[in-house]
Amino acid sequence: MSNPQRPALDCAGRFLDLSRPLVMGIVNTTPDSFSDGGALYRDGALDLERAFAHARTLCEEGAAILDIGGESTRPGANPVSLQEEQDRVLPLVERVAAELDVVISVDTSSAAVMREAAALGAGLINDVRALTREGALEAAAATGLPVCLMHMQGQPDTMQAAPSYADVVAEVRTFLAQRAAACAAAGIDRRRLLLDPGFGFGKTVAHNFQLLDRLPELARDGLPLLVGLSRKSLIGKVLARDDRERPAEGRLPASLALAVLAVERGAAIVRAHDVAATVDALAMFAAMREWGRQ
Ligand code: 7PJ
Repeated sequence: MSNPQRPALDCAGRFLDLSRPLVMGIVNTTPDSFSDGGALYRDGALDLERAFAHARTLCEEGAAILDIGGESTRPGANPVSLQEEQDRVLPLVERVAAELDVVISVDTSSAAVMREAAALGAGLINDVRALTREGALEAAAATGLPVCLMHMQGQPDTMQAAPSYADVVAEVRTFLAQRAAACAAAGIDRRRLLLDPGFGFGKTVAHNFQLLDRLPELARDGLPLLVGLSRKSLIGKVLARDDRERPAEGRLPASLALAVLAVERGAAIVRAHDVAATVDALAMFAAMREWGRQ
């Protein structure tokens, strides 16, 4: 939760002030994302210059964090090899660390990528599998970096087939608490953890909106919350016409609405594709907090 009492989070010597909501800009180096797929590719290969230019633009637009990922986790995505993920992510992490003043988050579940990205200057580990892969807990602990633990039901290729919960909020909360405890046991200081309910990861539209509405229940555990709602398919479904989902290009206004609803309910960090617009939207929330209660 954005909280004036919360100390700044040390991300490899670059600090995040969580007293007001922050934007994490998405730098997606996969060729097949549903929402921005292949934009950074030229002739079938990742173009490092193009990727870096995109990263720099997101910084200029006000991203406090850049989330660099090389594995597509959209529903039905193909698995990526370790080599491919390393080739996509590591050169960009190195370049951004050298040239931009921003916290670098690495969106990975792989222990090797965590270690190597940290050595090149990454400041945060964002794992949609909450450090459940072989060696990930130990690798994350060894980096000393903050970690975002996300909830997912099932695996990306099948998670949207039939998501099912008795109480989605209770189950997500319990899972995240268990993973936080596993992190503590592995030597990761609780003050370095962020939690994320994982919107769209094994959830129906109803599950997603229950989690959003009841976000304060997840914030109650005291750890800052990160949310990713930008351009997600739940927007496409809510805004569908004649059984056709709203395409990704038409999801910005709804993404902003969801970002504001999330920070109003306690989210500390919003993961977004459209950084400039999201920064403006959250500035209105910050202004209300600053001036509204005099
Ligand atoms: C999320 C993520 C999210 C965190 C993706 C997409 C799918 N990491 N990585 N939270 N989503 N922490 O951007 O639509 O919601 S990839």
